[in-house]
Amino acid sequence: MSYHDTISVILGDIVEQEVDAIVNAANNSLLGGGGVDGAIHHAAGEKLLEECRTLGGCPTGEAKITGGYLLPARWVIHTVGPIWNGGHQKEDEFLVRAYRNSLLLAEEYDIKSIAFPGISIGAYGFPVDRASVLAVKTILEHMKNGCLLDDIRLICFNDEAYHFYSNALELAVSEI
Ligand code: AR6
Repeated sequence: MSYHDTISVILGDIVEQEVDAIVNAANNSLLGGGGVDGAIHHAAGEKLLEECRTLGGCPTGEAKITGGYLLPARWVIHTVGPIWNGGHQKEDEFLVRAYRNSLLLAEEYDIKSIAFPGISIGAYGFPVDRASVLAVKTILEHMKNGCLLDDIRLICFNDEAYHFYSNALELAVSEI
């Protein structure tokens, strides 16, 4: 099976994705915010925030799961990416952990299809070229180690993000 059967880069809105789980690029409080976090809470409805209040927040690089409520997705996996601070504060490592822990949590819940946003590339200021390479590498690495997921989507909200994530995927697959 080729990697392209499983992993794809899509220009679109994550809240519309018909997958088992969508990933939220949240903050440590898990109590909502702007960007993709705001869009997910808005589309899922108030019950999502109610459940998030019971979770006690989430450390950077880790992930927690809730229901998807009014979303097409059954689950929301909330993860917290690093705030970019010049690159010397383990930002790469925390970004990798956010993707990896989201994938591991998905598999614990028998999730087969998942959609990720560009974690940290918005308000958190992580350079998109670097973030896209790390996202793709982490997902491919996870797949190499025997992956239960069969549909992994990287959802890009604008052309610039789409350009970087699709190039990163092509390059990484060509190097395998
Ligand atoms: N679907 C897909 N991608 C989206 C959507 C959407 N509906 N809306 C925005 N994006 P950001 P971060 C893209 O800032 O950098 C929040 O306030 C967006 O264009 O949402 O991890 C949290 O509460 C960008 O490419 O997440 C945190 O405080 C990408 O999603 C903080 O922002 C991520 O941008 C997290 O910052």
